[in-house]
Amino acid sequence: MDVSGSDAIARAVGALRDARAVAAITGAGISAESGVPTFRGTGGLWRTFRAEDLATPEAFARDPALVWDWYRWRRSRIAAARPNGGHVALARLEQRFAAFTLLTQNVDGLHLEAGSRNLVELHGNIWRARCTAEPHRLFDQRGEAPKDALPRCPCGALLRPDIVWFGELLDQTALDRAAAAVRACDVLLVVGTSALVYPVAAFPSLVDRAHATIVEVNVDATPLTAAADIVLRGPAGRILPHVERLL
Ligand code: BV8
Repeated sequence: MDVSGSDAIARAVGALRDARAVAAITGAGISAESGVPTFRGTGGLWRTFRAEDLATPEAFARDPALVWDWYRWRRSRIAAARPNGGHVALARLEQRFAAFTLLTQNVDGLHLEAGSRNLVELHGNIWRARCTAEPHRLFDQRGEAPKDALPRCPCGALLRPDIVWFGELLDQTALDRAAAAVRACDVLLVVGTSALVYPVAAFPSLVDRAHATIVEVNVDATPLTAAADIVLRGPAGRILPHVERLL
């Protein structure tokens, strides 16, 4: 069902025009055109690193300096990135609907920078750190030059990135908000995700298939493609602004 031509665009625009409530799920692909490496694509982060070596609590316990080095390297890549047309189009779409909720797996903060406000950062934010002893103590580290290899809370405990690692539970409030938005939506946009990481990969199954439309925007096929009603094959930074302009 790869219909990435004008017919698919027209059908996606039609579904959005009829929608009252829209939900959007984004993954690393929407930041690719901003120069932020994806996880699993060519040149992706996991190509040079192994997830289990870095994005897990065990990795942090084993070698916190290595994990902090990796996140600082990613922050340096993200600091140089600006929101692209895809981020901006989603921020504009938020203003057009009575209910629009953006659910992102990304930790780069580019949706916030593009102006999205009804946003759920399901996997956390790379610019925030939290105390390993008192998890409610958060620290905005944007613009902060790393003082030493291992940042510490005033209480003396290590700080860690405020990011959900593999094997860690997502915040329940965020999950509940995300599930409610997907269940209530008339259109679910799924943009730039390989649809491999749970529980987010299971969200599209919550859609009320009796009346809601799933639109996938991706340069490649994913495990979700077969279930999508409309597939827009191509870069989100080009497709989303085009769709938004046609509304
Ligand atoms: C949990 C934070 C309870 C770190 C991340 C076996 C079966 C099923 C599940 C599991 C299992 N074993 C373990 C699990 C659970 C595990 C999981 O799902 N593993 C997968 C790999 C099988 N999930 C968890 O551990 C979650 N917690 O479930 O707790 C539990 C615990 C243990 C066991 C059972 C249950 C926590 C998940 C969160 C992990 N943290 N990141 C960090 O960022 O540093 S996940 C990481 O992957 C990122 O957050 C990323 O966002 C996420 C998903 O990847 P994508 O965003 O989709 O990125 P990817 O590169 O993969 O794909 C990019 C896509 O964009 C591609 O499709 C590409 O074609 C496309 N694209 C590229 N360019 C463009 C584009 N599209 C459009 N335009 C473009 N220009």
